[in-house]
Amino acid sequence: MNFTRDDFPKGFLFGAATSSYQIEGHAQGGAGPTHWDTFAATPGNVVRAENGALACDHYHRYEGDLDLVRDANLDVYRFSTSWARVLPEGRGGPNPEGLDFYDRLVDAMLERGLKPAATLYHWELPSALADLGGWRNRDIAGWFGDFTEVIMRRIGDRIWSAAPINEPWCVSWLSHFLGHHAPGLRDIRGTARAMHHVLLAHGTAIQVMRGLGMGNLGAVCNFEYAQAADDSAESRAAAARYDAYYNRFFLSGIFQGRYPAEALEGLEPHLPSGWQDDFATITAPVDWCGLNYYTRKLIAAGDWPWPALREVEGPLPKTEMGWEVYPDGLAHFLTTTAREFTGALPLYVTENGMAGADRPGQPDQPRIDYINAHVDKVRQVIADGVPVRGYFLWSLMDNYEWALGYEKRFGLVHVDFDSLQRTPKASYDALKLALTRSC
Ligand code: IFM
Repeated sequence: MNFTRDDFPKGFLFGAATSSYQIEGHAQGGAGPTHWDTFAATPGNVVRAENGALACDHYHRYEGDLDLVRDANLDVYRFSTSWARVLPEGRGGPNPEGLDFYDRLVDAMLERGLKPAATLYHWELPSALADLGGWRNRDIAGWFGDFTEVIMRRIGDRIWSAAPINEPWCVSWLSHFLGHHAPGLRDIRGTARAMHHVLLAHGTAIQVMRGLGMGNLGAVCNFEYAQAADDSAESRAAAARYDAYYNRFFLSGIFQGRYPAEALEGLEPHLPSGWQDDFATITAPVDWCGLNYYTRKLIAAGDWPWPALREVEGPLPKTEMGWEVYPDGLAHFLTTTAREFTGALPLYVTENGMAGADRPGQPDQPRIDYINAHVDKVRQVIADGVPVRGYFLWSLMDNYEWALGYEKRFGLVHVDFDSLQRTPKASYDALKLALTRSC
């Protein structure tokens, strides 16, 4: 790597992130069915119809996995709790094995000197709640609040930080408008409602955790730099619409108590009645904001209903996901988030990384270059006064990349999905060296 810890302010934190369904092995330990299990079982949704039933078997191998986090000299482990593992029916009686698992997991982090950064929901909605309309049903805010209370009563006393929902855009737009993720809907009304309810659930969970006496609570959103594909007024307006419903909708809701006008143009007719009244909950104060960033998109106008836009292939080098490598976008979002939304609140890069065609023994230089380029932007914006306090890699190890199954490898650690053997990649070794503590 071209950086060391010493290039960052004292106390700056480096971490690695994962999520429950992507690594744990959902078939184990009494977890209930989720909408990802059935989405994956529906032909055409997921590459080779792969699911998270076994994944990395982290459920049994978490001790070794946390050794890897510690041995990379990382400070923070960002993980998520599976709603259906804790409450197999989404509501009602908890699964004692599930609660015990997260209890052991958090203790295992602390034993290794790692800070546990919890995300309550990273996408595997219990099927029983999906049956009731899932994120389209306003009641989900209350169900989510109850889940928050159950899991955090058990582990909240040892958590370093907590965020309710990973990437609200993915939970709503990607899953209800584009249909790429569970529940695979393509419906503007369902999308608008999911976008609003996900924020209502966020605020509700923040209030529940405050009530439990927890601190260091935040929100984690994902961002894609939206660039007009050409100089036309139409393309510029299309890129502004993309930016509004992707990048600004959720930040505006949480930090300003309103939604951007360009997003309301298409969404307002479909929002639930009385939606403005929910901002009192949605704006529940948070202590930090997390940004997940990977790429940019070139956007042009499209001749069809709102948002009337299309993506255009860009010229920059791409990762295995087909995503352009565009580190300037990370600097842009860190800077504008602080300037327009969060002020002096600490910011964290809660996810950044790339999928490569990597195999053990093969060069891992593209990932090293990707990390270097993005960390460099973090360093630059800190020098400009943006209060970035940490940088977390996606991901600790290769895992279930949702609709793309096990094909796309984001890990610092290679996983052989037959033997489940873990093998650190060159990027892992380089990071470990870069993060060596001087004393
Ligand atoms: O794997 C995902 C993760 O679940 C959420 N953020 C983006 C990652 C890469 O696509």
